[in-house]
Amino acid sequence: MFGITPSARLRPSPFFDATVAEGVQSFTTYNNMMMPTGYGDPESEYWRLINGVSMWDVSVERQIELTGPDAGRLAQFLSPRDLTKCVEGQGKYVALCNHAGTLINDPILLKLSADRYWLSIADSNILFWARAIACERGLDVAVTEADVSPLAVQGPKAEDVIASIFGDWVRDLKYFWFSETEVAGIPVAVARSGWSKQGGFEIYLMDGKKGTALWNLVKEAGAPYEIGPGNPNACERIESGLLSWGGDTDDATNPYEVRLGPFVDLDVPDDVVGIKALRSIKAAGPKRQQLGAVLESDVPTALPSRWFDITAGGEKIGDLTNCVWSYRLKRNIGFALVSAQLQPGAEVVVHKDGAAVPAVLCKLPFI
Ligand code: THG
Repeated sequence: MFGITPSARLRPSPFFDATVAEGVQSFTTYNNMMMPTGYGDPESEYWRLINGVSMWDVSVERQIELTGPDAGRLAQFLSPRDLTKCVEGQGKYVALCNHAGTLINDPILLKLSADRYWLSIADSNILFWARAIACERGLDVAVTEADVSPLAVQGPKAEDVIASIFGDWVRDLKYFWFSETEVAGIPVAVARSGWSKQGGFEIYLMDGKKGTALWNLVKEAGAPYEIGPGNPNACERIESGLLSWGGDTDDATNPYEVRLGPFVDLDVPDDVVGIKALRSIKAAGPKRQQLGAVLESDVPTALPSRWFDITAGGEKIGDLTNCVWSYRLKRNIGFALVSAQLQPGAEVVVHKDGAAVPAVLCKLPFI
């Protein structure tokens, strides 16, 4: 294989040295950073997440910070989800849309105080977007990328590890809620969140110079639980039905097509970006929907790097946007972005690397 040429554009994570010491084998790029994608044994990394506890460098989930008297107004302009009841210490999953109602990111919004918010973003440039909207609307708010880097601790034993570090209060944290604290002189925010359905926390490191110190502290606290390194796990997230913005979405995807309708409140004010378009899309009925696809054959497949055509009766009816070998279902499974006319149970054909593979559509999540 080939390597990655370093440059100032490809920013290292504060946990980079630690992940190298762990034996990281591969990276992807995300928000102009490198994110670890494996430590050499994907199946063990998967079972560790399902049965134990795993720690992930997800500092690529950058925090776009909104600070100032109009921070709350800007957050609401950007989010077609009603934030009026969002309180300090609470996080919410939000579907950022452009004026056409197209999904442009799906961050977790964290309200630190009345005049300070973070958007913990997926892989698109929300710094430019939020600044443009703030400026065009004449808002009194600063938009910056904060020196904040999440470290995810995921799996059924994550709570015990996090409680052993921070105390039993973390056991009472509600989903997506967080609290700012400190450990061994390292400033952090601890949240119950993470891109898996196995339960877990994210430690938001608030000092980029202390990445190795935090990594080693979590590693030591996790040793009795056999913690090990991992990364956002493709197999688990597909089994669990978690969306990957930019992977499972294209330049025309709206929230209704990818199961994010529940996070859109159509009665937010008209000045929320995209809300008028979203009302029309909802009224007309979305054209596509996201279902699961279970492929025939019990030979594990490699992750595709592009979408595969899906046909029914010889006609294209959508795309397979990801595909992975499920260790629990012992089948190749993936997300199908297909015509809204299809029903779960429909038999289709996936055109994969020149082969026509029969598949059956189903509701998500798989597990
Ligand atoms: N953690 C943090 N930032 C992030 C992610 C994260 N930024 C990028 C990306 N991940 C954002 N995308 C998601 C997608 C799904 C979820 C979280 C972040 C998620 N969804 C649940 C679900 O769909 O079942 C719950 C949604 C809900 O009920 O509100 O957890 O992982 N810091």
